[in-house]
Amino acid sequence: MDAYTPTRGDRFTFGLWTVGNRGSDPFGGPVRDHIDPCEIVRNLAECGAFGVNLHDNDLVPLGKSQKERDTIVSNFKRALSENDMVVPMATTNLFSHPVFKDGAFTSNDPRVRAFALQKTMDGIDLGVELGAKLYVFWGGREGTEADACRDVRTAIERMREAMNFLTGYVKANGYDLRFALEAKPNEPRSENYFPTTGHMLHFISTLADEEMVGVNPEVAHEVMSGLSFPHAVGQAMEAGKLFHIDLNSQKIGRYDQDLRFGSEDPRQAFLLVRLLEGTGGGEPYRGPLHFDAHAYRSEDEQGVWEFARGNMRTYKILKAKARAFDSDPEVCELLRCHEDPELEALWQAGYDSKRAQSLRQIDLKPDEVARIGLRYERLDQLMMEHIFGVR
Ligand code: DIG
Ligand code: MN
Ligand code: MN
Repeated sequence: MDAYTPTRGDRFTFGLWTVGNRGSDPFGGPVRDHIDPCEIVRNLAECGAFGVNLHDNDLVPLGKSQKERDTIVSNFKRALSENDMVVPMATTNLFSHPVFKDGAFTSNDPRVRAFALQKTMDGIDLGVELGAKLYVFWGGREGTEADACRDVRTAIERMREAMNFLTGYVKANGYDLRFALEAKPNEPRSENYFPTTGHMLHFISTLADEEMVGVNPEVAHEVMSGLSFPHAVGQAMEAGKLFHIDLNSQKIGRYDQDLRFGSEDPRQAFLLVRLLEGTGGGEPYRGPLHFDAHAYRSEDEQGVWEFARGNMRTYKILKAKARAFDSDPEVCELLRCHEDPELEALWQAGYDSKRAQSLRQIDLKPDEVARIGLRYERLDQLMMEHIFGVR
């Protein structure tokens, strides 16, 4: 037990599919046995997690009768209660069954789109029954290889129809549930629709119940495209749409690695934790901190729980470092930026002809301003020294 031992108050969660990942990959079968969901709850509680998330079929395999489903759910609820664990988020598996081979909500076959809606309504009922307040949509197979198969505008319209129908379902049932849309650029499809968090943020603005819908950005899914994850998260926060987050680690330009948080990219992980925790002054993120990652294929079950602990410890270590960085007097001095409220007042309230005229008459001396050094080298070196643990 030390300062980085996770506690319920840290709000760390894992999906059943993450620590339950059996280590299969496209070139080899499972290396670990199945772990029963109730066993996962017990082990995660012991590791210090706050909660567990699930796809419908992570808990209730396809084809179970209503009676079998109810027994499974009842046993799972008991395990949650006995271990003081919660289910903050649920989601639907709309990618494993072969019927989804050409997508779910965007499929060219209306029977597939109907089945996806059926399955999602059942999944929402299950999530709500377990206490989830968030429902994630990851469109794993919403995409193409043969792009001539449908107009991308048709795919967008079909996704919008599904979202509008399902927010309608939530409202009609009086569920206290919000949606979080998760972007990914490719894999398993060659091209996924809605490839980045930015695409999702625009799409949400076109929905009938857009206030119920936010995003669930994942580190790996933005980094796969070579994009800045902290910038994607920052834009979601600025739009009030960071409803959930999938934490892991990733090498740029690779397949979706879903590695242990912070293991590939401590600099980006530090900047992300600093943003989420608000140590730099901005409003913090207060939702669940979900690790959508899995252990290396090299690991046995002991390695899985070491993996789980590693995610949480790394987050807490970086949180302490971000606090130290933002309370470092030299950093605070370097971050004190030039402020001129009187000058900014000329445009910040929008256009006004008088203010525009005043603005155009000022001699701003751009050549003098251009010679000012910003001292970002010292700032960034201080940040790295905090990350390295020498400051
Ligand atoms: C993959 O990154 C996706 C699925 O695991 C799940 O639907 C979603 C929820 O975290 N992430
Ligand atoms: Mn992923
Ligand atoms: Mn994810």
